[in-house]
Amino acid sequence: MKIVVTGGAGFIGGNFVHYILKKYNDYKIICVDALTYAGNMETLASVKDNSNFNFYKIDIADREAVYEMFEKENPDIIVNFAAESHVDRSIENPEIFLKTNVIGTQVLLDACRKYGIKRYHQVSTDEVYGDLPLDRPDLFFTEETPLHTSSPYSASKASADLLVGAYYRTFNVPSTISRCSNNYGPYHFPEKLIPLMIANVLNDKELPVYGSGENVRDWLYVEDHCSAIDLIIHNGKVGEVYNIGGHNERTNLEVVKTIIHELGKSEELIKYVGDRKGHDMRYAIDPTKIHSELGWLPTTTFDEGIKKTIKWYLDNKSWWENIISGEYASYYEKMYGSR
Ligand code: NAD
Ligand code: TDX
Repeated sequence: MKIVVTGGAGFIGGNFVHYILKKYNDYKIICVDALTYAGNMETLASVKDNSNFNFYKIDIADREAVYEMFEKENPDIIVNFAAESHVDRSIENPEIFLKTNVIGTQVLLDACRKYGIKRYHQVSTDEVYGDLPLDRPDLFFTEETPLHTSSPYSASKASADLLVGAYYRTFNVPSTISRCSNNYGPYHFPEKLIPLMIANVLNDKELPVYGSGENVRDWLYVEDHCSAIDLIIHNGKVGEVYNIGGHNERTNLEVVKTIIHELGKSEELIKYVGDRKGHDMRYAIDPTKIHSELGWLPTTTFDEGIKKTIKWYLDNKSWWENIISGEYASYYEKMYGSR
């Protein structure tokens, strides 16, 4: 089996590359990544010489380059992780989100039509469903929940999902879509809540909590997301959407306090800062479908996963210190300097 993994130098794509190469020693992985600010070859350092691994530095919106890669590799499966993924950046500059997340998806789908494919899998997000109110803990996102987006990021991801559905219905591109809740774990870029807080606690820097910190996210350890996608590409039904989540809801404040306590620091590091524009209140996934149809269950609880994650950041300081000492420093100043 030959799998093209787009966005494989990023957080979840990188974890998926490691997961597949470890699990299937006869599978070939073709990693396609533009190496934007979020892509990092250090994440792939341990597999770059593996004979089952190949890398193409390609923008998924570059039709010519994508077609050329298809002609050379003739892949069986595409798993599309490549995306602009940070909500805050989408509020600053929506355009690149449309180019990569929408046009990039269309180019990949066109390549699948032109060259044929066994499966196209779109890695989507629970953010396409919008948010849930805090006073209705009985409500969850199901696959039938209407798309209702809040940020340019989620609007671009929902648009891509609609295109995938259209290419399935109109052109019979054999596709599946997964919509996962917030991931955390190794190789998570430090602009996101959990790695940002770990890095700041370790450097005794202020911990910027948006608004009141009461917003709720449903956290999934990244390896559990990888195992779900593995099941979907092998056993999932084409044309279907699968929600992925493990009922690990936490307020942002709970997450930040857990990190502070694990690292033995003081809650005085917390600084409440201006809220995110259009900030979604609560995400919560109902994973009944993927459990009952494909037998998927997560294996890592939040309490275990956050300990493993903190340990990984302690053991791999050079990975994230290289990032935060580079262009990230000016990003941080721009986003948080006068917030
Ligand atoms: P990430 O930002 O860490 O990685 C994205 C990767 O895509 C990077 O390696 C980047 O270089 C690459 N990329 C960006 N633009 C590209 C382009 N035009 N062409 C080729 N490569 C490009 O993102 P992530 O957190 O790993 O998310 C991966 C996917 O999972 C995204 O589609 C995201 O929407 C989805 N998702 C993420 C989460 C989460 O909690 N992080 C949850 C649900 C779904
Ligand atoms: O400095 C911060 N302070 C803060 O309070 C940051 C970076 C975030 N937050 C809050 C905003 C959110 O309520 O923490 C929560 C999580 O924020 P992010 O890590 O930016 O994630 P989120 O906006 O929930 O989106 C993530 O999950 C869904 C991913 O980045 C998306 O790619 C995925 O689709």
